[in-house]
Amino acid sequence: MPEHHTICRACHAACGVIVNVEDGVPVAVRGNPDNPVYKGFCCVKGQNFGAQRNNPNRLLHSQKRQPDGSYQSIPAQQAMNEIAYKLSQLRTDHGARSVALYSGTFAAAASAINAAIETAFMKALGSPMGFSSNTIDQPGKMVAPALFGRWMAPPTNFADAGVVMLLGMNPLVAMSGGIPHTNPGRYLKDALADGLQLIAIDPRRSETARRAQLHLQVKPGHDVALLAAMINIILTEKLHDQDFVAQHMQGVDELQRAVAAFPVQKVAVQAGISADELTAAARLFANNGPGVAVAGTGPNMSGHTTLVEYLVLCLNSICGRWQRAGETVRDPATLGQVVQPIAQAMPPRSEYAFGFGETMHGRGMRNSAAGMPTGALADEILFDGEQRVRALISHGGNPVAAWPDQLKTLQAIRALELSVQIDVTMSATAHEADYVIAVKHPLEMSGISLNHEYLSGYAPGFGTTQAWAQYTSAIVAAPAGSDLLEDWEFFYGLAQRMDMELKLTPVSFNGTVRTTPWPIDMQSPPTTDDILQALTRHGRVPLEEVKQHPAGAVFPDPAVVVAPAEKDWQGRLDAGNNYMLKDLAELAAAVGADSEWPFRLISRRQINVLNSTGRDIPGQNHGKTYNPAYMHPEDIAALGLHSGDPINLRSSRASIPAVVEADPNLRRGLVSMSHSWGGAPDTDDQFRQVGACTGRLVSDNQDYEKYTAMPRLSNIPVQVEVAATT
Ligand SMILES: Nc1nc2c(c(=O)[nH]1)N[C@H]1C(S)=C(S)[C@@H](COP(=O)(O)OP(=O)(O)OC[C@H]3O[C@@H](n4cnc5c(=O)[nH]c(N)nc54)[C@H](O)[C@@H]3O)O[C@H]1N2
Ligand SMILES: Nc1nc2c(c(=O)[nH]1)N[C@H]1C(S)=C(S)[C@@H](COP(=O)(O)OP(=O)(O)OC[C@H]3O[C@@H](n4cnc5c(=O)[nH]c(N)nc54)[C@H](O)[C@@H]3O)O[C@H]1N2
Ligand code: SF4
Ligand SMILES: [Mo]
Repeated sequence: MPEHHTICRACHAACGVIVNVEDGVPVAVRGNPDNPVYKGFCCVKGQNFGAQRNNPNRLLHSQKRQPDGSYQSIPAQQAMNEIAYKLSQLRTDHGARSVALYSGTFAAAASAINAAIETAFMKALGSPMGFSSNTIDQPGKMVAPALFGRWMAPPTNFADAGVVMLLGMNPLVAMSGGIPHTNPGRYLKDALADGLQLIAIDPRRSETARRAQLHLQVKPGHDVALLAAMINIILTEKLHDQDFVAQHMQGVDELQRAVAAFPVQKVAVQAGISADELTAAARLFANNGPGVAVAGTGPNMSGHTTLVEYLVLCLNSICGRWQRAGETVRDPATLGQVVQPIAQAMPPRSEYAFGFGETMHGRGMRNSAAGMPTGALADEILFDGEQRVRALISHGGNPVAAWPDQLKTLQAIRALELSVQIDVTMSATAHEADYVIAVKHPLEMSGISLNHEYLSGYAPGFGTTQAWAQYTSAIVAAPAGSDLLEDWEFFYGLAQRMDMELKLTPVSFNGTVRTTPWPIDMQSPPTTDDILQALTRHGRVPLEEVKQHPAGAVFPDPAVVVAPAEKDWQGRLDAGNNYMLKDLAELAAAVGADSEWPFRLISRRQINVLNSTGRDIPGQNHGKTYNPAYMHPEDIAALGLHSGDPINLRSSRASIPAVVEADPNLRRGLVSMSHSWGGAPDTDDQFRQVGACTGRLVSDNQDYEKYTAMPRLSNIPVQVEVAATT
């Protein structure tokens, strides 16, 4: 049976895998034991990557909504004609701003081309309304560095770390960061055997927390206070890197005064742990460097994404956790462009942190370093005025299941004059769209491992330990009789019909570098490989060379070595930003609210699905097609319930039906549940078949971060109601 090396694109980790193909159909996917970076890794989602391609629920033709609400197949070319006509009309009548684009998780995972073609399309259209899931994820990861400044060389690499502190992230499940995404279980096991100290701060004794030497099983929502208290301990006990602080930082005295309002005793009691544990974590982190502290979605979703990330940068920096002159960068970009790293601080660029660019109606939210605020897009669509958004193209995302405030999201999508969903199945959002554009599965497209390079540049603690790259051609053809586009062909097809010139910007990992955009030939379409070539043309290693290694390879050369600071360089990292220290002071003064709500709903991810993708694949769901509401067994018993019983979860916004299940790894008082499940409320009676949408419990305009409009998506006050048995 033919075997092919390829890149798994069932998530952003881009594992190098082997696919068996029989009669043009992928029948098995497994890891490659000879792969020096992924070391044979292939998670359950990857093992089902072929099954996702063969999914009987897959769309083989684009769909058009009929007046009675049903869907009928429509040829892709005709769908593009009709959509282009409507978009042109909107552009003429109401301006290009009336057209918005939302780019979701699979736009990023499925192909490196997608983000570039989306940007080119919106730019050519002249609409500033490009949104992504980034602003409902961890937007502080982009906003905080704009306020803090950037060390112009990488942070400590995992391979060199003596200590790793993970706040609210679970890399053994998420394959996202904290521990290399290229086989986190293996890397962690080896590092622990080598003496790594792992600290986990999580309300749940997660798969990762279980392996930590020190696990602080905190109440959710206290991460700002916990970080401030640890910084306070480290600065007071002078455990920090005094040379680095003196040479490269400013504002540390102001920071020290601000964090003095977070005494360890008080913070520990409020977070539900002991002062000794918290002190031990601070000392363990400071004394075992080099290392890195990383915050995941848990803290970022609990209300203060920018402040959390700012304090993480402060903590890492006062401990000097950045690479110095003469050190080799272990995982530099390979297909992406490398900018020479220098051991010096780029000062803050606060004007690019938030509050610039297009202003949204309603709450006046604006662009931030993380992009346009998705948390304010439903309001923008529902705005009662000429200048509203009237068309939405949603690409590889699932707004109805994933956006905060599901009821408002539905109202907004239904109010659109045109809604287009680019998808592989009739997802919850597809069921609301005027057109569903059916696209090819990644195994039917050529691709590159660029997503994995993006992870390295995302934030300290992300990335892997070696420079890995891979190219794959299409492994199988699209199913016979299908009419499918590659995602980029849809944008290209619209642009052709709308007389737009698309210009693609090559990938660079440093926004300050100017690269010349590549004008795409709008008469004779490029091939996918032409576009991949253009995207990577400033790469450290030419795509042609990467193509010589079908199983992928490590590309250490040319090596990237951190250069010494420029003569008389004055730039400093700023630990005393006014906005951040003011927010910190306000939090120190705040007293605990929401006390009338007995439980807190916290976010989590499941190993077997990627947000809403994979739950209809038998090899992934093992018969369980819902997202359980996990609670501590004693909480379940105290409510007179049993594992498997139906419940209603109620927040101040709405309620959802769910199935309660026991998880002894949780703190008491919590409900832990994954997102992106369930459908619109008319599917509520099928909650055991389709799951429940936690986003419905969220209000997008009551509790949101003022810089990014990021709504609180974890630590949500809820009540657990006993439901009538079904
Ligand atoms: N298998 C799988 N992998 C995925 C995904 C998936 O759905 N499935 N999704 C992908 C996506 S979109 C993302 S963004 C990444 C996210 O990757 P991670 O950030 O690692 O996300 P989680 O695995 O949900 O881990 C979040 C942890 O935070 C804890 N937590 C919740 N609230 C709080 C809090 O207030 N404070 C603290 N300290 N902890 C808290 C939860 O108990 C949980 O263990 O994963 C990606 N990878
Ligand atoms: N309450 C709550 N809300 C959350 C979160 C939370 O933890 N709690 N997490 C937030 C986070 S971190 C994120 S990233 C967002 C996720 O938000 P989204 O990215 O909007 O949601 P997904 O469910 O990942 O949507 C993926 C879509 O891509 C489709 N798809 C699958 N395969 C392919 C493919 O090959 N090609 C294309 N074109 N499409 C494909 C799927 O069918 C699905 O419709 O949700 C956010 N919302
Ligand atoms: S971690 Fe992601 S890329 Fe790797 S096998 Fe799993 S789904 Fe595929
Ligand atoms: Mo995410």
